[in-house]
Amino acid sequence: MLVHPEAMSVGALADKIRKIENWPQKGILFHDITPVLQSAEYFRLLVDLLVYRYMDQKIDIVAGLDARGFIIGAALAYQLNVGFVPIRKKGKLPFETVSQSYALEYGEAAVEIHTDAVKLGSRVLLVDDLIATGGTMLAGLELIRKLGGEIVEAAAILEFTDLQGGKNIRASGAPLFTLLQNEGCMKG
Ligand code: HSX
Repeated sequence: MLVHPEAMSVGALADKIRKIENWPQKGILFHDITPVLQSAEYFRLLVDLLVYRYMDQKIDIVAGLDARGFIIGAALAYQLNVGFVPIRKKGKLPFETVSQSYALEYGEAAVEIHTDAVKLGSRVLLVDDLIATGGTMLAGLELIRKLGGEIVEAAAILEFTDLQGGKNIRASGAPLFTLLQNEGCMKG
């Protein structure tokens, strides 16, 4: 049974995200979603908020970003009755892949998708937990474009509005939906 979005507030979800100072490095205020996931009530609220948004949007497939996007994306795909595609960090997928690199603060990373994961013209919803610089989400979106998928939306729980990630994603032409917007990825 779905929890209707009006039954519990999105603010309750915000309060359930644990903030950890100086992790994984000094100056970062880490936003930990595991308290949401380990609560049956809040995990359902999170997934159902997204189910209500996408249930009438003719989604063909949900893609999720490594690793927290897998948790949310797979649950959402199951409820939408569509398949799920993992976009993994480089070197983890066994079949033929396409790859997209992106810049980190120091150096570079890459994500990959199986070449048969998205069919030409299929309507894809891409999911992750949060948007900071936007690099991960942008790389995932690029992979979907490379396979000829149509991006319905990029979705995440949280967008840090003091960083440029959300703006950069929207500027790339992809619609972005975040349940929560927050200043404060960086600790002053
Ligand atoms: C974190 O980095 C999250 O789980 C996301 O996958 C990603 C967001 O950072 P960014 O690429 O937007 O900077 O591990």
